[in-house]
Amino acid sequence: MDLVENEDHKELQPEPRNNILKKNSANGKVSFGGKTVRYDLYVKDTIVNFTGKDRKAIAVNGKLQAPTLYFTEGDTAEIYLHNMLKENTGFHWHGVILPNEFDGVPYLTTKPVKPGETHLYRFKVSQNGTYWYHSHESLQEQIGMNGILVFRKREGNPQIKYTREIPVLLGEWTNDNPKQIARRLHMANTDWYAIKKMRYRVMGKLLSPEISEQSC
Ligand SMILES: [Cu+2]
Repeated sequence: MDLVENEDHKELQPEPRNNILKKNSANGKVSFGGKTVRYDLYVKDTIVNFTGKDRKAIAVNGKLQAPTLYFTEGDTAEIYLHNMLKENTGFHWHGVILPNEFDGVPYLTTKPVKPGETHLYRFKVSQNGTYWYHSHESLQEQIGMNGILVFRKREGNPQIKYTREIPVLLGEWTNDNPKQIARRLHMANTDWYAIKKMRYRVMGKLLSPEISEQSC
């Protein structure tokens, strides 16, 4: 029993990044020569009303959740971010192997994109799979700046036959200001959201809503 558990556990270990790069390229060397795929992303303030209250949000090309971007392994991605906000922004390409300067984390790898600026992210796609991208600036990803990245396999038929591909990115909307949420989540020894839901533990025991109400 122990052995089986160990084996399963081993398979779940994440593959080192340089192995992924090796596997995805011929003879261990990355060869490109695919097409250049360009996207233009216009980032703009908007107002949404999901719950009966108007709230500030950010739309990318007019929508909440940014467009799904498709590339094929070996392509060169050229993504132009047009900042139409009144604040700095940027896109971070989550889990993507790329030159550091295009990674899009402001003050760490990439300069923030200022209001009115257009910024080009350019990288060669050396992996396949489904990833996501999001703003790494001022919690803007919470209010709309997130989307799906699809890197298709360069060669070979998909092992699973399907008629339609529908990438799904799950999100949750809250009317609370994202900065307020982050502040509350980082406060030590508080469980604000559990209390709001009237579900919290006292001495390891989960209190039901009725009990919580009585004891509050
Ligand atoms: Cu990320």
